[in-house]
Amino acid sequence: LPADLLRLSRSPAPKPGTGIVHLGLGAFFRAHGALYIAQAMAASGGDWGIAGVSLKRPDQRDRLAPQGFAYTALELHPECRTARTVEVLTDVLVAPEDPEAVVALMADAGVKIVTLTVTEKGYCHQPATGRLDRAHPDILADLADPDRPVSAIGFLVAALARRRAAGIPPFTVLTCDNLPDNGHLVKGVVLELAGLVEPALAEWIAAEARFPSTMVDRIVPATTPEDLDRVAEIIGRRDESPVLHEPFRQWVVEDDFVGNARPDLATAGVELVADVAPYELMKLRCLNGTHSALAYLGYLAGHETIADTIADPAFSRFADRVWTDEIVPGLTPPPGTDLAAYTTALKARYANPAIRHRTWQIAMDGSQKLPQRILSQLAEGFAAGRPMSGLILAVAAWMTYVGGTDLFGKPIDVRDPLGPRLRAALDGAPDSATKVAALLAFREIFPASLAGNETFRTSLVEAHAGLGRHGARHMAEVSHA
Ligand code: CS2
Repeated sequence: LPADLLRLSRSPAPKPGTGIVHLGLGAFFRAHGALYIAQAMAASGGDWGIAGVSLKRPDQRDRLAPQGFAYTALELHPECRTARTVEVLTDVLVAPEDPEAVVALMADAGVKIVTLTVTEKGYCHQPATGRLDRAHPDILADLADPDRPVSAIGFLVAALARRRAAGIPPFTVLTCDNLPDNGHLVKGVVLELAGLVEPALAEWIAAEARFPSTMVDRIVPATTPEDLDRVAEIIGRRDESPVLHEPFRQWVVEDDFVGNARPDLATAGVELVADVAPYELMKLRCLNGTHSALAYLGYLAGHETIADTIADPAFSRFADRVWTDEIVPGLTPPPGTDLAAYTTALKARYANPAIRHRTWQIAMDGSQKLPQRILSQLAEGFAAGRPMSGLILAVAAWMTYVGGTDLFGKPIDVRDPLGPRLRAALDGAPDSATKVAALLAFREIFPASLAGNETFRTSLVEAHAGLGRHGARHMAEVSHA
C-alpha cells in the first residue's frame, strides 16, 4: 500500500522556539507525546518545540542530528500503514557530555514544561514505598555535586534551583511513565532531593511548581535494524531513527500547569481531566498488568512476541479470564468507559500482527514494574476474596524468569536493576519453596503484608513448581480450572 506522507510541522516556516525539554528520549515519547504536541502546534501554533535530552548515551543524538532532528513515525495497522515525518524536535542534548548545558537549557525562561519518560527505575524511588532511594548511586552523585547532576531527578532539582535564583517561575513537570499517581510520585522524589540540597528550595518548589499526573498509552516496540530497512523501502530514503507504533493512542492529563502554559493539547485529542487516577489504574492493570503476565509466560512458552502469545489459544483464554475474574472487578471505570469493551479492544491491539513487541522487551525491569502492575491488585483481590490464580501464576513466571534459565535449560538475558541480587538469591535454593521464599524476602518489591500472606506463598510455590514440571502453556490453561 502506498505510504501517506504527512508533515506535521509548519515547515518550511521557521522552527518553533523550544518550550519543552524532554528527559529520556526513547521511542515511546517520540511516537506518543511528541506527536500530540506536534499536532497541537500544527493546529494552534505556539512555541512548543521540544529539546530532547538523552541521560546516558549519545546514540539517539548521533542518529537524529544529521537529519535535522526530524524522524519518521510509522503507524502499523494490521492491513495498512501510514508514515509521517515529525519535525517537532529542536535539538538533542547528551547529559553526561555536558550536564551544565542541560541545566542551563532547563533553566531558560522560554521553557515552560519538562516532560519525562525515564522508565520506572529512572525515578530513583523504592518501588514498594514510592519514596526516594537515598542510597541510589545516581542520587548520591547528585548530592555530591548538585550543579552537575546525573539522575533525571537531579536535573529537575538543579534547574529549579537555578530558576529560583534567577527569579524565573518554575516549569511544569509532566511525567509520562507508567507509574500510579505519577505526578505525585515525581513531586515526592523531587521535593525529597531538593530538601536535602536546601530546605527553602523544596518549599518554593512545593508552592510554585506543578506536577500533573498523566496516563499514557500507545504500544511502541523498540526499533530494530530490520525496521530501518523496512522504513527506507516505504519512504524511499534512509531514516536512521524512525519509530514504529500501533494506531491506538490515549493521553489523559491532569489539567494543572504553571501559569496555564501548555500547548493546545485538547485539539490534538488529549483528554484534560481533573482526576487521572481511574484512567491510570485501568490502563496500568488492564494493559501493563496483562502485558507483563503474557511477557513472562509467553517467553517461557517460547513465544517471541505478544502477538504470537495472544494468538496461542491457551494464552488468549488466560488473558480473558484474568481480565474478567481478577482485574476488572477491582476497578472503578473512568467516566464514560465500558471496561469490557476496553479489554476487548486491548486484546485486538495485542493481536495486531504488524506490531512485533518482544516478550523479552516487556520482561525487562520486572522488579520495578510488578508492584504497581500486579502486586497491588493481588493484595486487594485477596482482601475481597477474589480468586487471583492467573496473576499469581504471572508472579511465579517472573520468579522463574529472573532465575536466568528458561524451562528448556537455555540462558535468559535478564535485564533488571535488581537482576544480579535476584539471581544470587535463587542460585543456592534447591526447590520451589526455597526459591519463592528467597524472592518474597525482597522488601523493595513485596510489601511485608503480601509476602506474609500464607495463601499467596503456597499458591506461588505450587505455580512455580508446576511451571517447571508442566511448562507455561499448560499452567496457563489450568490456572482457572
Ligand atoms: C510495556 C509498555 O514495556 C512494557 O513494559 O508494558 O511499554 C506498554 O507497551 C505501554 O505502556 C503501552 O502504552
